[in-house]
Amino acid sequence: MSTNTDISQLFEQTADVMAILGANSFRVLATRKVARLLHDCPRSVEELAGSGELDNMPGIGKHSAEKIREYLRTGHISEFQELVGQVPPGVLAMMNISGVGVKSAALFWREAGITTIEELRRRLDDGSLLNLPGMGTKKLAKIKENLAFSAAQASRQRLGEALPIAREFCQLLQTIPAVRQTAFCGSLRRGRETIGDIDILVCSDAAVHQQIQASLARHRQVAAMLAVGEKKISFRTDRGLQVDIRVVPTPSWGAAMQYFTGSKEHNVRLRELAASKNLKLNEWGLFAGEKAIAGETEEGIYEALGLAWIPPEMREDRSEVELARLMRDHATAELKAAFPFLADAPSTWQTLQVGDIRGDLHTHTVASDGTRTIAEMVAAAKRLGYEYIAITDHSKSQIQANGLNPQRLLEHIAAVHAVARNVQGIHVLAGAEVDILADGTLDYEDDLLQKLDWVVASPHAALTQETDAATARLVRAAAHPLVHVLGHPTGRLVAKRRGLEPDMPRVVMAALRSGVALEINANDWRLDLRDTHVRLAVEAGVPLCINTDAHSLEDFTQMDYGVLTARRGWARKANILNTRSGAELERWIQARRNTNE
Ligand code: DGT
Ligand code: CA
Ligand code: CA
Ligand code: ZN
Repeated sequence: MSTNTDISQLFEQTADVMAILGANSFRVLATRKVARLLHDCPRSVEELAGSGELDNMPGIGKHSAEKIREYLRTGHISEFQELVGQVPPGVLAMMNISGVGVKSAALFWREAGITTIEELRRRLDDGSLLNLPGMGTKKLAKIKENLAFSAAQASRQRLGEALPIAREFCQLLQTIPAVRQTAFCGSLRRGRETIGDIDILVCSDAAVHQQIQASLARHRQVAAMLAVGEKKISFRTDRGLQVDIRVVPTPSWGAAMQYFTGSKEHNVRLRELAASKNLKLNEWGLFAGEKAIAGETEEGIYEALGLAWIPPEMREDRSEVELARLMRDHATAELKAAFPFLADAPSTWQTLQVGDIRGDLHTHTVASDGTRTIAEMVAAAKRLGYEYIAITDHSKSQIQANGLNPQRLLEHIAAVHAVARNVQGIHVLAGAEVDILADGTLDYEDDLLQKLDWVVASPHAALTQETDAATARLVRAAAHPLVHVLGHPTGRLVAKRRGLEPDMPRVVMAALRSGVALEINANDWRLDLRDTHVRLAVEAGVPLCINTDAHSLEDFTQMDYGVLTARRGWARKANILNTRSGAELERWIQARRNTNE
């Protein structure tokens, strides 16, 4: 997301909070106006603040300009944080239900004492909200219906559930003789952490819908056919996922790939760009009048629009179109100015590949809650072609995970070293995944940590902490000189557990100061750091590790999801510590030891 969008959303949310808290309506309106201005502003706030124009912009008062500058300096606005802190998160969440605006949310909270969605659902059921002013039977029924709908929407599926299914169906459709190629697109191709439905494109110049239907009819995972047309076939899988298949002729293949990959927001940008060149872009091609000037390949579409091709994972309207334009124009100076963290000013985007990963630095064994021995995990890593692996079992507070007490850890370190001595061709690090306790201290004493080759520090308990406490906790752990990487820093679980919500820019800055790396935990339940957090780390120049946190041999394959998430955060090979060779990693560890001595 661009800074404009970030700040705009912050002002918008604050306006809501102010309204809920009963602030003067003039102030609320003024705050909303700033949000809209920033959202629509074609120039970046950084630029406006840099040139001093921010202070003279109509609609942005002195007070707001100061807040924007505070955000640019610190990554947050303290007055807003304080305001937001006064409203329970559940009350803010209510406003995501269509039909519940600021007024109703305030009423539910202040007059009926409701602070969570669950409570709202219960009170909608027992009819007790009818006493509230302005809440009739009809309005409450509408809210109830919308609430049920939004709960259904929340039933998106995890990336790790959808991706194997999509691959399987693409392969199946590929076997139809008249099909030239197949590919999945949509949010799945963009590597989002959750998937609403699977979109598959089939390239064919013949009428193949009946053959598609026939091959689907025999497939065990197809639960129900939803629609069968010549161009579009939809079905539902046994896991409740909807799959949309579209048949596309060769000349439109690239245009369809581009269009159906999205995101919608990215597509809107591209369409605008096309319009500005007097061209028309749709799923059939890029047209000058009636004449198609591109459409067979996706690269061709971007090229004809004056853009470098960019990976699908970046197509989220987070300044990637501007980046693509500057890359294509070889506008080195402009690119460096707009994206200072891209110091090499690339003219093509080198996409991070799974094959770039040279080791896994977070794995478990039977010593704690893993299912395999040290030797088995090491052998699996070697088969994957890895140059190194860190064995990182849980620390003593993780009682339910059979965490190791100091005595057991010492024995475990010896056992890892013994395996390391007996295996050729892979470097084995004796590590630990040490709990970050609620106050940010670690679960082992320093003299014990010093005996480890590799220390992952992760939060596992107290994951409902307030933002301030969570921030202080992670900042403290990041500053610990014996830690190498913060593991799954927020502890969230996708579509299941919110986890810590620290002030992430501050955590990233703490990591930068202390030279600690941040993990992208590749497990598809975690994906933690998430994409937006990865972007913060990339912009700050903090090294990242993509680790699977493998508890079994199969878990090693989750690396794919971590790499997709890394790409979504604009990470390239150089940003990822475990793309380095074993020798380079050793040097990084040694350098860290030297600075801290
Ligand atoms: P999902 O399925 O909710 O996880 O997200 P997507 O991104 O896969 O969205 P979906 O399945 O509704 O549509 C697939 C792609 O089609 C989407 O990423 C962009 C394109 N698309 C859909 N609707 C529109 C639209 O109204 N305008 C534009 N420009 N593109 C659209
Ligand atoms: Ca989709
Ligand atoms: Ca779809
Ligand atoms: Zn772990």
